[in-house]
Amino acid sequence: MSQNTILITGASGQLGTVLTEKLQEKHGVVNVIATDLRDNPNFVGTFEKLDATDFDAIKEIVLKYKVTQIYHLAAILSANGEKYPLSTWDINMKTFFNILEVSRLHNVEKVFFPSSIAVFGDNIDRIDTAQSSNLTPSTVYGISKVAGENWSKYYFEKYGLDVRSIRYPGVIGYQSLPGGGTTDYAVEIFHKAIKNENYECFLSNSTTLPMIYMEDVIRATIDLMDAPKKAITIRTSYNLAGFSFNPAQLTKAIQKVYPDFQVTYNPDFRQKIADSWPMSIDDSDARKDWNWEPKYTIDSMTIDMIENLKIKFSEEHLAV
Ligand code: AKB
Repeated sequence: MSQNTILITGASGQLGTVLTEKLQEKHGVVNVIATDLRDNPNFVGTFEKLDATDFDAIKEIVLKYKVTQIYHLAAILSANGEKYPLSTWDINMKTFFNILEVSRLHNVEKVFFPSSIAVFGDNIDRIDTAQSSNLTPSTVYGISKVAGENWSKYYFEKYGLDVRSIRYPGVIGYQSLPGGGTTDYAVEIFHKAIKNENYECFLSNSTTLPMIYMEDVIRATIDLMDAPKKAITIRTSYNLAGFSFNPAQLTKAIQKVYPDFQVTYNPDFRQKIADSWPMSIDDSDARKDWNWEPKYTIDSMTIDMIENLKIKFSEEHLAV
């Protein structure tokens, strides 16, 4: 089994929930320390309540478990961030600085930092947005991710800390719900469809965004962390693509299974954020450097989402 001891922050979040399980499978349950701001009484494995803005609390856990790798997923996302810009900046940056500093000072070998398509903004080609595009984001979340990318590179170059990063598209999965993002509609819509309810979408029907299925994004994250150091040529953050679609196209895919399913459109403040983001992403560097290739299409993702959500809801229903 693995010699690594892995710490995950934000382990109860949308991605953290699934990534924690995958890392437990890969490294052994005893070698994965899941942490989150709130307690998680049903967690199977080692869980520590952790406020990642507290440097000493992170340090204590890193020393206690002799942590060698950190996946730092705790962050406030794009839509929620716009409600509290200054505290979002404080939280997103402070937590990351704490992780970088504790890692540098206490022998953590590798750090994963999730960046986002939110780093892009004005003056980009919105189709097949290039790795080296302008980074002038419109949200405080995006600004914090651009800063985080540059600090990742700084810590690598100055201290040799092996920080690796991906610019995540909107993530879709049946296992957990997203919280406070602009791409959240693409998960919410499935929860309505399988309950035979209609959905009111907060983005317009033609808003095309880059998305990715959970299975693909978890594989990408682990593959990047496993790649040989010399293969990593991008020390800010890698562009990554799954597939792109707009709400009307996703509705059509769902209607192949639920023909009566209907969506109405009532765009809110998140529309402006979505309009500032790419429609599709050029991820050729990830493909070249660590053999990235997505497996899911919008149709195969839709079928898998519906099948698994149906199972999940019937189990939850039975448990009540
Ligand atoms: C969000 O919508 O804020 C996130 C993201 C694309 O980073 N899902």
